[in-house]
Amino acid sequence: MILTRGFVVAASLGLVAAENGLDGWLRYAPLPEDVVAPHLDSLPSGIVLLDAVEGQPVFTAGIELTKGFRGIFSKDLSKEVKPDCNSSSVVIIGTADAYADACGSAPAEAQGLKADGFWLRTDSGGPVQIIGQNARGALYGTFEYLSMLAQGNFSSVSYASNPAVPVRWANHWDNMNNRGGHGSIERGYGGDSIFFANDQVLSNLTRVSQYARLLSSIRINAIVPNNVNADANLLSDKNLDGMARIADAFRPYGVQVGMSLNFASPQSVGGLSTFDPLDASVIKWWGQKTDQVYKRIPDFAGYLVKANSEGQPGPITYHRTLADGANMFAKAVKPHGGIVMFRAFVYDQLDYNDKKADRANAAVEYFRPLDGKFDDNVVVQVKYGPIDFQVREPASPLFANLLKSNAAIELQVTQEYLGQQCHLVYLAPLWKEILDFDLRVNNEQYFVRDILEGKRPEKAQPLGGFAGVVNVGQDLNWLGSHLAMSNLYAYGRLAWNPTEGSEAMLQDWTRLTFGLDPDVLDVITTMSMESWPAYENYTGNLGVQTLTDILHTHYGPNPASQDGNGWGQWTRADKNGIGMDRSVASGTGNAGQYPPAVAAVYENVEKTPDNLILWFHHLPYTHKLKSGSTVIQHFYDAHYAGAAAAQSFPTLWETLKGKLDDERYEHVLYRLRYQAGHSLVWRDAICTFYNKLSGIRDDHGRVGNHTHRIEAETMRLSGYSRSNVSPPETASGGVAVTASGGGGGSGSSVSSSLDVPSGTYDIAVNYYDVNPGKAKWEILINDEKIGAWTGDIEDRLGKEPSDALDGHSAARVTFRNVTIEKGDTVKITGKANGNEAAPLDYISVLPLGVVD
Ligand code: GCV
Repeated sequence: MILTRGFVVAASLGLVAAENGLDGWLRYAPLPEDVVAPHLDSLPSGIVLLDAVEGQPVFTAGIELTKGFRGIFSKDLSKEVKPDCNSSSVVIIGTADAYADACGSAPAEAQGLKADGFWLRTDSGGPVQIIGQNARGALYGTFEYLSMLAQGNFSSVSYASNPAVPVRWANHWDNMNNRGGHGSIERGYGGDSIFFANDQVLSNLTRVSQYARLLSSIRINAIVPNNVNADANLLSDKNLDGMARIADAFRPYGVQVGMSLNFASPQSVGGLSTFDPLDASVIKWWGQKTDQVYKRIPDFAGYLVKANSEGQPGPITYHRTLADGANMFAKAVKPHGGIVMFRAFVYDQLDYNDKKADRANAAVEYFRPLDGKFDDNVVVQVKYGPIDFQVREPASPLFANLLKSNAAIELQVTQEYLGQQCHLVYLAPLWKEILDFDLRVNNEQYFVRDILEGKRPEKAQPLGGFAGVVNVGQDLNWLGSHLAMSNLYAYGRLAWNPTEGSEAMLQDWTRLTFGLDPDVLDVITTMSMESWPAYENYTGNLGVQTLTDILHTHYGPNPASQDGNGWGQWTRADKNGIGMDRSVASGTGNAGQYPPAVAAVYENVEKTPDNLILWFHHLPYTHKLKSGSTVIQHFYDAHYAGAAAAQSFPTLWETLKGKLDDERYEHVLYRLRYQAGHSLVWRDAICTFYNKLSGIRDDHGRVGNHTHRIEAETMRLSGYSRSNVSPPETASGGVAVTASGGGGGSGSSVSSSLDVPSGTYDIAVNYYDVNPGKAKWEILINDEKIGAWTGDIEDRLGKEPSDALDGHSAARVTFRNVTIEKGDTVKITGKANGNEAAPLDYISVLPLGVVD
């Protein structure tokens, strides 16, 4: 894409009305007058659609262009029925074939396009030409043209754009089962399913059509609506009819529909006694089922299969190989032109006491022996790293071990381990590190993206590409967070062209989403580009994984949860050291799964980069890194640096007040403030945990030394009593207090006199917001109320809530610019509600500009 060129920075930037995010980056918001004025006369006034059939992408392109011109320029395009192929006042949209029919021949570049590719020409002297290799390509080209215009880019361009890969899918983990009548989403943080409720497909699919627009504009060409932990009931006649309605909603936008399968369906819903993939009755059953699917959905994309993983059934149950399983489906869809996305996320529970056991080895162990045994319409879908969407992982070694099979990379727009859309984490830089990693296959340059594109010496794979796990829900802004939408946008852009730059994609998204104000662009760029490093810093560094609670919600800190269980996300931390020894020489051998040149780097502690050193090596805390710091001091410093970066985000955002609509401004501000507070919870929990474990002090004297804090448990308690927090490091001082219901008529309270010099302070209160319950707190200085808050995070953030005092529920609220005289009394009253006993951890009385 060439969208970063030719922007006009407006002198006067019109403000937009309140917005809810429903249109995402397809707002077609009016451009400021001074940006448009010089170009108004040269804009096309008509539109020519070639071979447009209602419900098909070229027809949709006409609708979008009309809507776009109306929104951006308040201009109505006339519909020209008779194409004038030379008129400079029209936009001609169609396929290369239709163009050739109507205008003689298509431009040479438009004749050699790949499937879904397009040619866009906007230079003067003729019509705007948007020519797709197919109808979908014509729609993509239209969105590209609109994207330029919506960003105030009127430059003359003429270029062809082709996809790097044919497979560009979105995977949804939506359940059909009820959650109070709604479809839940596994790892969903933006509301309930837009596809399912009450064990069936929703009758109103308006949101699905709106979502289809967004996907199409980023060139996602297929979607799987249901969870990979699949419900076999989706295969009932009624639900297949429902799937056909979903396909109808996506079709106008060129997005095909696929389906996740439950491997045991022939037995669980088909009445057979087996689901053995080599059994004739099973093969027949799937064949018939597949025919029923295609009868309803002729352009059905194919199946997605999670087998023999995390309790899901699969071919191994019958001592068949994973390839046997994949190929059974491949043969069923082959006559219809469908494909099978077969997930490589297959692993078993492991014995923690076995020092050679390693979950990171599993995918290669299962799949390397099967390379070359998959049918040609099977694509092996590989998570980007060997474990599970951690904040940093090396590229999965499986990419280098699937040289005779089609491969796709699985990325997660869903921020499961990355702050669940409550923390700003712009993921494109993470994804690009993996895509740009050189696996040195055959000791030659082989980036992961080259492997996905089939640029191999052995065999150019015909299929390959990207699968992105997306958790859009019924929230009007789709992901629960306006800023998280940059991840969805960047995912599509990278799937089309993995060499795109993270910042360029982000800036296109920002202009499209928030307008052209350069301050808005700067702030969002700065925060977003700092966000992944910041999150990595305040969660898990040096390749040790995210350090979140892996046994429950994958959200707050709980470093001990990684170890001592069968899940294999181990850090092997003890009082002397930390990290997995994955070397061949003394460890699990995982380094040896990479091609020799890469293996030689990961095998050797001196050569392994610092950011992955604990992924591959078990090291003493005192080990000196290449940075010059020790492992433990790096942990402390990184956590302080990461949390400091997160503190800067709301401050930066506040400079934008008035520069965008209040609705989105306030929504984002709430989340950034929450993130700033939660980053401190993370920082303190991780530093405290490893400080205790290692017994090694922080060289800078910060860890465990919080001079501005007053622990709630040391205050005068009235109706409050000490409560344990688990894990204890998620409370300052290891404990909190909860309201026990006593405390007399005024409710429960904690109070203390303030031994600080008179002056102006920010007062931060750390508390726990558990579910269910809406406790109420008030803060008073000398009995005068200075603020109040409610425990309503469960209504305001979409993260998985917690019913306990822990790292998920820990939160912080800050009251700014409070005047305090030495000796004043601070008091917090708490009114319990439901499960929420108005818990408090500590207060910080902070001189302005200090964060403790
Ligand atoms: C859909 C992890 C996630 C699960 C997910 C699984 C998978 O274990 O926590 O929610 O299941 O990966 O990718 O299959």
